[in-house]
Amino acid sequence: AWKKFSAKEFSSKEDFEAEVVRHIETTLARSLFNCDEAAAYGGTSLAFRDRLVIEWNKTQQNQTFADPKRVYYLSLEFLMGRALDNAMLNVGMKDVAKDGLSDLGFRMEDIIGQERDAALGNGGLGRLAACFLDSLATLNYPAWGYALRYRYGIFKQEIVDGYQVEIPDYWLDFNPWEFPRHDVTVDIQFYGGVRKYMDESGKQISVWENGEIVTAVAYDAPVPGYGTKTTNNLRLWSSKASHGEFDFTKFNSGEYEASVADQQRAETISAVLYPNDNLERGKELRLKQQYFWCAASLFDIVRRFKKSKKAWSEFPNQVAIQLNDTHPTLAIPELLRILIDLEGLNWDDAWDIVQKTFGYTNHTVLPEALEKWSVPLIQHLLPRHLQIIYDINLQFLQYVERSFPKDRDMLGRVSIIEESQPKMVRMAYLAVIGSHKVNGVAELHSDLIKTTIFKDFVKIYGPDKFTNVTNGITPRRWLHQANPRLSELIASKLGGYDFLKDLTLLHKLENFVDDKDFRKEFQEIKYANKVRLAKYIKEAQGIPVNPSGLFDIQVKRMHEYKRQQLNIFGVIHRYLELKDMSPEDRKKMQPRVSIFGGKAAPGYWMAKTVIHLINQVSKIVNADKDIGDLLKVVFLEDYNVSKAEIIVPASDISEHISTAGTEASGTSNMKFVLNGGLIIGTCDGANIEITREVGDDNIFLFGNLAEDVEDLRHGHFYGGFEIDPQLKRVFETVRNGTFGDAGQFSALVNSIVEHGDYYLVSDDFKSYIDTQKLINEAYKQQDEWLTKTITAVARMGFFSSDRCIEEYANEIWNCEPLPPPEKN
Ligand code: 26Y
Repeated sequence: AWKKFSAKEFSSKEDFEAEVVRHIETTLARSLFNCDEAAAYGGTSLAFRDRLVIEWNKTQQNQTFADPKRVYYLSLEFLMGRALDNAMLNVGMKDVAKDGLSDLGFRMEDIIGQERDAALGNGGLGRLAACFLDSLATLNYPAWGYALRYRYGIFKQEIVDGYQVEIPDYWLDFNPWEFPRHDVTVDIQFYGGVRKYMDESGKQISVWENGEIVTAVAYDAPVPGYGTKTTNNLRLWSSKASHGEFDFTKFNSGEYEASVADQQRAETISAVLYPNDNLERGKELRLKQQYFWCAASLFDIVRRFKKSKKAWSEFPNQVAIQLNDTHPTLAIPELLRILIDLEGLNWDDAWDIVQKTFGYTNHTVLPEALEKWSVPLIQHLLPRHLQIIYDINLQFLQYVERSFPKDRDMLGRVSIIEESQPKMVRMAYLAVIGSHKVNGVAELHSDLIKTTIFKDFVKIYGPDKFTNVTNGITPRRWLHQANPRLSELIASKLGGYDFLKDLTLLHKLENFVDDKDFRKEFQEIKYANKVRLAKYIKEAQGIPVNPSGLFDIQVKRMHEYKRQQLNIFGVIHRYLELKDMSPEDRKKMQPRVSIFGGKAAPGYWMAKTVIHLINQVSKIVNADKDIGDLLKVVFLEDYNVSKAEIIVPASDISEHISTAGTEASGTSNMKFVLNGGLIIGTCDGANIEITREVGDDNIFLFGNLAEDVEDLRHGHFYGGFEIDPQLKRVFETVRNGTFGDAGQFSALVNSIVEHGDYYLVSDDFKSYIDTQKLINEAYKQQDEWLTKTITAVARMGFFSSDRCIEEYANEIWNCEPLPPPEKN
């Protein structure tokens, strides 16, 4: 009989050490004589992985047996970051491992630091997907994530002479967290043509044939929940050449090189994550990625459903598929194709199933981020899908025509097909039409989509099809892992770690705002986190910063709408002001450290110009002896998830200053406040709900409102506009070469003074710098400041991604948790 592997926790540190050593010597085939940190990381990961895998298998077995409704989260991006620390938190026994590693001569932080980030995403949308997986597992929802196994994640950013340089992120050298499933494959077709014929009963049949086949191979990664044994699955598809007859002919007839070239072409599909964030480029390879991933995932989902032998009408009771933005919208015509062409359902039944199955989350109203694919491209790559899209559109427009016979322009406005040259498929419209619910990601954003991009669809379907689910973040990673000391302090006051599962319990911290010891420790922890970041800045960037200064942080993707340019203009203004002062007056000023970080899309010239300007300002200001610690400017290279875990807990003020109405939600705003930092922000995205929760005394809002943006933009073109004299002075300084490169920086200034200032930098500048002054004064009142930060932390419970997932489950997916059996 087989002896079952026991998944029990390590019985002792000796037990743990023995496992680490065994893995190093056997699994990794390395000698203990040259066991370095990399090997220790490998051994530790494999030791914890063993525990995870057992629960993972059991969870999957349990789900197969119970066969509940499952959630499938389709996202082209999952910004997972590191896995080891999270695995240790969820398996338990991190303390034992720490002692064990110490016996072996290693420090836990160093070992954790060996792991490379799984950086399969750009920014907010990808990190949200990762937080959702954490919450889904923690809440015991039977849920799978589906994505692509990119060989290269988001590029690594280096700053060379002040400019961004992109380095490929080859992250797969050693990845103990993934399991290749060479037996789980799906053949995916591209190109070819459609043959139609009547069958015996006179029914029209469509066959998509003679295309090129690429094989999808599954790679699985375990996703453990916190405080539960539930361990869900993230399935990533990798592309490889199919071994059909075609290739063998080539191979046998001596065209060996051609056959290898085919193979490389196939592998290209999953080779690289597109590094654009909120900027659509319409590349054929990107469309191939989207279809490849959607088709493989749907085949997998349908295959799983068919095992249960239920009627097709049961499909929406067994399957909920959430579309993370429009990137997976091809799943809609693909499911129709499966149901109609392959399974023989009629249109109406198939359409009913499709609509009930899909939900669509919108993450942006920026026109340049809305996906459109050219009709000729889809015709070429996916001929059958184009027909299906036209059929959907026909049915839809007929319905609209019946409902609104008098609105003659309506049909053109809502058509899935844009009548441009060439014609374009509007993916967001297809997603709205093919889903039963559409949601935005914060209240303002969800209101905006109903009054702007989807206005007509609200008339057509009624308002109930549209809903809001305000984003959230996982407190496991963004409080406990990133800020262990704060987590421990909170646990000591609240009587345990229950708040990590129910973040609303934080409200009890308000009882301790006046508790002297608590306040002291809270403040000490913030200071220690700032010391840690200061140390990192010194090591990474070579800039010495004083941890007692006010740490002002803006870390996020570089984008004009996020307005890092407003921030750096504000920094320049401060610099000029300090220079004007007498040394005595300077002494009264609050020292500040302005920290920036973020990647620009490689082709986004203006965003790269802002990076360059920040670095140039940093060079001049940091070297200025008059200024000293009063102002330091830092651009932190290669901002990513694991760096965020160091940066977020160290902030006093973070900046969330997008033009009102442009940032759908923002999620780092939540992370910063949860870690005892205040924010300066516009009335945009989730800033508004954060204000509602923490109270307007505990946040610094400034700037114009979303409702006024349109008129202001219009005014820039027709009324001309006044530029605040202080901003004018900043512009002159930038133009006259004080920070070098007058030519490049003039273009940035001109985007404001000559080209309409689309992002309203000039309109918000005055209110921005005035608010920064308020912040300086407020920060000097350390006691009041501390009260504000503690109060804000206590009121952040709403922003857990657990709350968010419960809302999706109840309002959109209609599914229930499946807790693991008591005994197993
Ligand atoms: C079309 C393609 C180029 C594209 C690729 C990535 C378009 C958009 C994106 C990414 C968008 C994104 O990250 N959006 C962010 O989603 C977060 C989670 O909802 C929001 O908090 C944030 O405001 C929004 O910008």
